[in-house]
Amino acid sequence: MSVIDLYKSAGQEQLFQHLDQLNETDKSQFLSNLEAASRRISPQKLVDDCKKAISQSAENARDSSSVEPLPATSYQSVIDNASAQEEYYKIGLESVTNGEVAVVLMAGGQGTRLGSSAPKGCYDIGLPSHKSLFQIQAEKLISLQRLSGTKSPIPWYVMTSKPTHNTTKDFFEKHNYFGLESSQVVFFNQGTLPALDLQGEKLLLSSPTDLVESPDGNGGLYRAIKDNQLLQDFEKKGIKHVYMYCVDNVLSKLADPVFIGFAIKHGFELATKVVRKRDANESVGLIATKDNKPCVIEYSEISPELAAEKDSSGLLKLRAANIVNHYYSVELLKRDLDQWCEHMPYHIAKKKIPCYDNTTGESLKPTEPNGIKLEQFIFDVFPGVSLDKFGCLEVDRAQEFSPLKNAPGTANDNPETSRAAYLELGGNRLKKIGAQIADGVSVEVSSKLSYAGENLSQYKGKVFDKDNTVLEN
Ligand code: UD2
Repeated sequence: MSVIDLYKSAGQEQLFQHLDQLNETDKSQFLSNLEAASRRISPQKLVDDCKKAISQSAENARDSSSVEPLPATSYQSVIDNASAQEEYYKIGLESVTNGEVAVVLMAGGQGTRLGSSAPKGCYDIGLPSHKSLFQIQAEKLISLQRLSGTKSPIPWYVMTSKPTHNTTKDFFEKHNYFGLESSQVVFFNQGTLPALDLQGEKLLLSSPTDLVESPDGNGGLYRAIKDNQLLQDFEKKGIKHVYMYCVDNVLSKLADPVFIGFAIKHGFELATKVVRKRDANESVGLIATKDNKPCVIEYSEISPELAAEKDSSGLLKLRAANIVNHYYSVELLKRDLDQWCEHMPYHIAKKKIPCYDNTTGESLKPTEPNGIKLEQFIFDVFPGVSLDKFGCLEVDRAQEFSPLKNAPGTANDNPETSRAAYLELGGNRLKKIGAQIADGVSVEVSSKLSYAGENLSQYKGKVFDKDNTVLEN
């Protein structure tokens, strides 16, 4: 079947209305682009999956029956639980020392809400050091490598997307990998998906020879692991545990020994970190069970009633907020990755999608949502893991979660709140060892100096009264 017939049989005849106006070069370019897109997913399956996603998202918002919080057996808090924290820390640190832990960073998002054209990891949240998120995260690996005494540098797999790949790689090279060995950083690209009209029926063109293509969501991680043969790399390096996190959380504790140790101690194959939900309207996914299987109810698909429902103690019934910090055993990935890639559902996002109108030859810049982008969500594999192999660790928001989602000056989750959270955490760690910080003075504790508050004793009794002080290693 020719490419044209393949798309026409899927109801996409509109794509070819301008075909006769294309010269031979553009025509063959167009057809090979369509052929390449159909290799990822056939146009018919794309339209069918989009219809399924449209009805599923309406269903999710309606059907909150059988949604319950996780059972106590799958849930633990390390807040005010120093003994558990210490026990897990020891187990996890040993695993890091033995070179069994890899870090996977999801950095393919386009950061549209933030309003920055560069990848989010390059963003300067305004710290006295003006370090980017990528640099802060790299320096956490440096301090953890020092803490653990590991002989093998912690491998850091950075997932990018077409829009972020080159800029991200150039940024690391320009900054000499922030002091890491370049060989320990692996960049790999996630896939893309075409976009459709608001009815989910017609594919959109971005130019006379290209479909609209956008990153396939953070759930695209699994197919990207498969397509880039990362499992083979994990095997080669003796990796047993994968720590996966979100680029926009300035407080993320890369390869966190407490989290890794929690999963190892309980034999969990998949684990996730949560914080207490801030309020009913916070834009976070909620870890729960549905039909007795672990799942995440995404903020964009939860009914207002369920988001606000309270339990008998007067607290929000669903309050385990997803912070996109997940643990996977390599055993689980080896066993289930292929079927995850085949069966993960899609989610729809109605967006303003710049596109090409091949009836008028105009490029459209819509001011209202005019199409549907399809995404896969990383946590949609959770229901496939049995509850006894699934762990959920509640951690302290002030120490572990301050996402950079929105532009400067917005209500929350913006550069100002990220900057304040990072400075506050470092400041509290200094005060804990007996230093004093004068009111209104900002002191930045570099992540290269201290991973989680250690290595600060030399500041005991010191009074910091000079604003914008940076404590470096
Ligand atoms: C994510 C969570 C949500 C909530 C919130 C907390 C998912 C699906 N949703 O929502 O439950 O906990 O974060 O901050 O996880 N990314 C890619 N490729 C893509 C799209 C995203 O790598 O195609 C990355 C992105 O760079 C970021 C992370 O995934 O590191 C989260 O992406 P997001 O900003 O789309 O997620 P958000 O805030 O809608």
